[in-house]
Amino acid sequence: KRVSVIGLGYIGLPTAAVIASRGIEVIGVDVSQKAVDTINSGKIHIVEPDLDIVVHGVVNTGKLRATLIPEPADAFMIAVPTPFKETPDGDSKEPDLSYIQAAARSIAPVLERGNLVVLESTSPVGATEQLASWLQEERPDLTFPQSKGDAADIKVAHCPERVLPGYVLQELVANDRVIGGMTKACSEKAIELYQTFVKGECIVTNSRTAEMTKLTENSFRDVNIAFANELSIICDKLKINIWELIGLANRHPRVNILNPGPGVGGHCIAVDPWFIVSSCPDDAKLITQARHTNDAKPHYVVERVIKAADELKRPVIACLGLAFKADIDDLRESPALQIVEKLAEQNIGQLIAVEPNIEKLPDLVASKGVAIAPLEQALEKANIVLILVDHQEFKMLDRTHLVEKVVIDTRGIAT
Ligand code: SAJ
Repeated sequence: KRVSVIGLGYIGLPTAAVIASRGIEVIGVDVSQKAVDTINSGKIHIVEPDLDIVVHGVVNTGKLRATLIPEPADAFMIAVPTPFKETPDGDSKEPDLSYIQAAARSIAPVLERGNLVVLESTSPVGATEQLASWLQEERPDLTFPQSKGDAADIKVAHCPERVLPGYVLQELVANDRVIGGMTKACSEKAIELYQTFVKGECIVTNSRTAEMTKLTENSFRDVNIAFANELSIICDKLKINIWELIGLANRHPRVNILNPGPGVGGHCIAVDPWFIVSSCPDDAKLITQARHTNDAKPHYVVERVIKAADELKRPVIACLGLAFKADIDDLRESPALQIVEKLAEQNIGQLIAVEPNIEKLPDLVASKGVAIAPLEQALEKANIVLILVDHQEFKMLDRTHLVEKVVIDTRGIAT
């Protein structure tokens, strides 16, 4: 048996490596020559704990090999990005399926009767059927589930990834999986594949429900965080400590409010709800509002800092954290980075960023005069301490360093 994983990014590479570690031959395919070369030399081009060790091992034993051009296999797993793009009116966002389409075009020539194609990328409802249509267009000589049902030559399913960055290797194996085959036979074939490496339960549904399940999980989190973010602004006005409040409310057996923060970042929670909105814009009112509430939070934090800075004379502002969440180095779509960038444009004082997980400041903020320094050094100079990420190092911070400073704590770790 041979498995091909298309897209060797944050999801595809760990998936390929874990399957290969079960002794199955895996061919990874990526459009980036650099990614392919890095993997073939036994190294990795992304940051994820312990992934380097696993990849090194499976490349050494020959179980994982990366290529630019797909080769024949029994199963193809597509793990390419599904970003969004602005709608023409600029009011909303819609999914961009061009990477899935490109993946379909690239594997179509090597597809053979009896193959399984699984879409892992988070996708809007209907994307799996769309993928099958693209494949059918390219390969009129083969039959697909939309026309032949269970008897189709090629089986197609959606099995959305649901791993948490930072815990990918554990969650890939331990999490339950939703298996959404386009037909019963598609689901059965997909389960066979997932059972080679998943210890969690594999639960069968259809492809549309599987697509919606993934979007629902991330929207649930987004809406809950929006509730917390809205509460935090209300509590600032009413002079109530939001962290104490949530702690108290969560003592109720049926209340579980998430944490407010400087905004919602990353490539999932801030993106996926838009896929529901774009399918049903008139009905997804709460989901749309949650997106707007969370997107507005960084601006609220910027306003608070400007106000505090106005009361001091060109203060030194230590900005603790740039990553999109705790204990990772990922700055993409990070509200913390967005806040520091906006503050730098305001020219209200000297900004020092502290980000223990990176070595070099991104140009975006470095070019605007922001400095980077280790925690102690930044705190020594700072008049205002702005806590943006709850990194472990910041949580262990000696509180005496904060005495006589203005502390703006968006993560509730100093209170
Ligand atoms: N955040 C808060 N308050 C919270 C929790 C998170 O402000 O209480 C913020 C974080 O700081 C971050 C953003 O939300 O900026 C997203 O972080 P996250 O930890 O909630 O999620 P991701 O984006 O790292 O991963 C999510 C996960 N989904 C769920 O937990 C439902 C993961 O399981 C998914 O696989 C992943 O999205 C994905 O790929 O879709």
